[in-house]
Amino acid sequence: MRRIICHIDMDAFFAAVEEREKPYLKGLPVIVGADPQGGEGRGVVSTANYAARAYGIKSATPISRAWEMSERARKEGKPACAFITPRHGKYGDASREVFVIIGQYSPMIEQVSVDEAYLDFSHHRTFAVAKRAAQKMRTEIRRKTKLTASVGIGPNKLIAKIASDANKPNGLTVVLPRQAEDFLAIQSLAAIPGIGKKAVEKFARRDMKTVADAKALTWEEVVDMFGKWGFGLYERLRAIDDRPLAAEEARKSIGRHHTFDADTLSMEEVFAVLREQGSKIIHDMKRKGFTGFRTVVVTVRFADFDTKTRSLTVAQPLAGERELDTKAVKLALPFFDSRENKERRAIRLIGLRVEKLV
Ligand code: TTP
Ligand code: MG
Repeated sequence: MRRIICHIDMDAFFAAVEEREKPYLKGLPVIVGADPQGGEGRGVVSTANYAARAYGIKSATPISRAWEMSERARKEGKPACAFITPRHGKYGDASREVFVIIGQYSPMIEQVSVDEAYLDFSHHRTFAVAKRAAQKMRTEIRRKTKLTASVGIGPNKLIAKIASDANKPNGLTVVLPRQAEDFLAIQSLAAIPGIGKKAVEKFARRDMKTVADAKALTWEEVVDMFGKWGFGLYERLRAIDDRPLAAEEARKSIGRHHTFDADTLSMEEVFAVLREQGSKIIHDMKRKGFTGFRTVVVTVRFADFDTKTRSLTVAQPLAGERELDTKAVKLALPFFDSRENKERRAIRLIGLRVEKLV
């Protein structure tokens, strides 16, 4: 059966939730993020609504800079931004409202984050029918949650994702299989998921900005530039993407792993990495709309590539960095002595993961 993939991404999600719950925000530029403290604040913007984006403010803009831009707009006679402290619990609630609706539109869904998912729409058989279903889904979301979503439909995840971004906010974009390669060719390379700042710079050094530019590279050149990752990239540039939707299990866990520059048996070094991983995991967890976890898993790969995991599950969900760190250290300790490492092998890789998210 021909694949039809749908990607949905809520518009200015945190800000939109605040707008629906705080009527006084109507029509104003809204920023959700760290406290600006009159321009002295540290931290960044989580998201900005589209009115605030018109001032040049977006996710990850330093909050002090956002304050400056808002002040400048105010002096020009435009409305100043409303700065709102994030309320992650509310965004989690709103996300669940949205996903209850989405769940009725596809037998297979991969939730990517609090406001984003892939839906398998292949059962609709034609793109025209899939488009009607997507329109209906968007209308139902808007009516029931007062939030808007942008949707993209395409022959694979890559095209669907870029399509959903193509007409934001509140857009619906369909890219047919025969249009996919041309649609992709005109995109900037940064539009391809996985191509970050460094990769963009690498391409720029060869005067390449768009996907079309990069298609001039041979397979060998792409692999030369990016190593193993280049295999997939060469195909992506040609709109080929066979990645399946990730299974239910995968999205129910959040983790990190780290390979040491040199194999190590230093507890100090390993625990420092675990602490950093824990902090990132808690951050991701909140971003994805979860409030806690019940299972912690530590993975260790020794110098000889032998890989072991230890895990623990608690009855009451844990939520904080400190709690995660305590459990992680407890799980990791036996890898340093005879309990799990009789030969005193050095550690090559350490991984930390939380599961049973709530
Ligand atoms: P996004 O979907 O990337 O952004 P968005 O929904 O605010 O805006 P749009 O999709 O219309 O471009 O992220 C979803 C939410 O995740 C966002 O509302 C806030 C949060 N988030 C952060 O906290 N920090 C970030 O750097 C990003 C990108 C998002
Ligand atoms: Mg979004």
